Amino acid sequence: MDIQVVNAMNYEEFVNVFGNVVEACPMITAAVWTDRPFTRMCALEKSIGDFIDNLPRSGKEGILRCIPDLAGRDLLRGTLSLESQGEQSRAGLTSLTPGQRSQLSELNASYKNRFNFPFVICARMNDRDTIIQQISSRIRNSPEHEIKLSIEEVKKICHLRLLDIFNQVPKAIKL
Ligand code: 2AL
Repeated sequence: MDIQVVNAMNYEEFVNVFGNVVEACPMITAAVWTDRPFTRMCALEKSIGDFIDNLPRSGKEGILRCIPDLAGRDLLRGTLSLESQGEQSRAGLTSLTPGQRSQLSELNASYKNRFNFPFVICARMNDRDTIIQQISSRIRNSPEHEIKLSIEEVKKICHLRLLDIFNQVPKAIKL
């Protein structure tokens, strides 16, 4: 995907292509369309990051609440977005042992009970073991610190999703 192609998109096309770079938050994509033209992918990424940073705490928590649990009900039911499905299976979450699955499910529930949003981590930069280590340790953080860390993870997920889109060969010339 070429930046000129991105800059020529109307807002419907733009939201269609980039609407899930922040999971289930196409409103963010729709908002940053106003910032065109973008010089390159990192300029689009910065617009998204700035938009998120400027949200009040409730808005940041709202973004986190739109992110599906790791190895949660949606993964079991096959109802994750394509992006999340790929990320969670690459992190090995589709092949957890029953013991690991129940450990993660208990940790997810305790984390949610404490913070009122799900545990969020960039699954593609982790694996089963580091995810379990991270949730076990991050659950002890203050809510303020956890919102900050979680939003940084959202940005990492967004970065990798943008890279996927920008590296895609346009359908017309795919071999
Ligand atoms: C996810 C997800 O679906 N993909 C990812 O990288 N992280 N979910 C989560 N709760 O962290």
